[in-house]
Amino acid sequence: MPLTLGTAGHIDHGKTALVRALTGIDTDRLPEEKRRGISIALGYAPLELAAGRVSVVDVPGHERFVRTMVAGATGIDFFLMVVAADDGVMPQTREHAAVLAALGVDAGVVAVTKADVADPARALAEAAALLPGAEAVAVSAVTGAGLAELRDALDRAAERVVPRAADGVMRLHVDRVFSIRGAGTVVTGTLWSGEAVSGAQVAILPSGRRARIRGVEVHDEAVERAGAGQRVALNLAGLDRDEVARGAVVVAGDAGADLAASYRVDVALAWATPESRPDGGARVGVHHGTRETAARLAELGGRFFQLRLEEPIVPAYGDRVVIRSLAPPDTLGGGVVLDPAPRRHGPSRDLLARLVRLERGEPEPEPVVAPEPEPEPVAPPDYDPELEERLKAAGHEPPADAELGSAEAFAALRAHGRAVRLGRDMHIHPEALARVEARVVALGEAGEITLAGLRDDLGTSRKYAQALLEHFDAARLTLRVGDARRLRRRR
Ligand SMILES: Nc1nc2c(ncn2[C@@H]2O[C@H](COP(=O)(O)OP(=O)(O)OP(=O)(O)O)[C@@H](O)[C@H]2O)c(=O)[nH]1
Ligand SMILES: [Mg+2]
Repeated sequence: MPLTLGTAGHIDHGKTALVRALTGIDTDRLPEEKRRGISIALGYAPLELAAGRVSVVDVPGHERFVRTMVAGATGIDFFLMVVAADDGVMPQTREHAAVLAALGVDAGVVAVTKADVADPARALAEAAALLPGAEAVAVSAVTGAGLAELRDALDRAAERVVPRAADGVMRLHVDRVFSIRGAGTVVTGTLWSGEAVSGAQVAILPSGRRARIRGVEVHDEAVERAGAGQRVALNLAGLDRDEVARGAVVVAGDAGADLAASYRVDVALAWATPESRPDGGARVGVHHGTRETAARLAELGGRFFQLRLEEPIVPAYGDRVVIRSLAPPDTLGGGVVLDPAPRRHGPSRDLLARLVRLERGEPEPEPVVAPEPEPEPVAPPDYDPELEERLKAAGHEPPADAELGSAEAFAALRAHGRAVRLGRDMHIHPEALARVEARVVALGEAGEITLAGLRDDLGTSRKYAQALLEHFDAARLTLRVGDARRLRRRR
């Protein structure tokens, strides 16, 4: 399985120089990076190890760019922490270590660089105290000393990586967007799950826009399909450059409700230090994938919290989040998503028991439903067959109830299953509704369902198309995403 290696470490400690010494590629490409001599954007390079080809993500060390570091680190499998021999462990060494811990990235290697200018002993000891589980190697990007040992240590760390689940619904967190003349919009990111296949339909969340994968590239080479864990570039047809940005999530077109935008998540969190734990109700920064948003931290008891987000994220069970303070910026901790779409709730015993089960990965118990007492059989009142005929004849354009019959007469029709309520003062015959449902399903299978699309398909007015779509939303056939709708996945 292809692995992704992420650099980490304080500014100027030699991350980019080391990636260049290992891969031959200078990942500082921007003129501003050259001019200032620092990394600003994420850089990428392939690295050949004995274990196979690894994708390297080189992150910036500047304290102002920690959010970029988090976005880069979010898709990595193991880390290369860089500590300069002449400087030792510094604030962003610690902060990046906290981010890696929050993301659950615990396999990796420490490189103590600039061993040609200072004795690495002190930096090696500080690194061992900060990251006791990682091998530390003294190197020099200038003389090349220690690089062979570093490669061997990276190979050993690669073996410790727990492979991510390759199955699941296709999901990619966008970290870069650009357009290529003649080809259109291209997004890049790491595939978190599933496969990206040329020709497949996708949805861009949270906007709900739809597109088609016109082409897939891995390290500048066109491929038919790419698997989870790989860094990919997707050429998307049917999407303008300004309809997608870093932080967007590209998911399989039929992901349905399995992957949806959410303003709330229940999480289990761990803090970088005991002092890092904010008070309940605090406003914090939440990073998920390449997205970030402010949120309220609602306490659910112990390590469990509900994050009430100001902007939606696209979470799944088991995803990692990083929690940062907004001012002064610092990484406080992070944890795991247990419920990606909970209701708004406070602490309770039942909830805690459920969160503990979810944390252990135990299945949800079947809900215990008390048997309802059998209702007394009551014969529905007789219905008016002429009213049913009038309703049937009206098809999917029924007039207001008042024009056809009394409220009691409609209630009797409903009781016999011969009328369905469509809005507050309108009914539709079930046969007409079934015909419309078939059209909605056909539209949804071909792409997205819009108000104008259904209106034209039925040759009806906006009013009826609107009422019908709202009915199907409520009936959970369709899911409203932005201005459009799509079919919910049937379970
Ligand atoms: N002598 C010596 N200089 C080094 C070594 N590695 C890096 N440098 C120098 O240290 C400076 C910073 O190196 P970079 O690789 O840009 O540091 P960085 O960690 O990528 O910095 P940011 O991306 O901005 O956080 C540059 O001037 C490098 O030439 C080394 O092993 N020996
Ligand atoms: Mg750099």
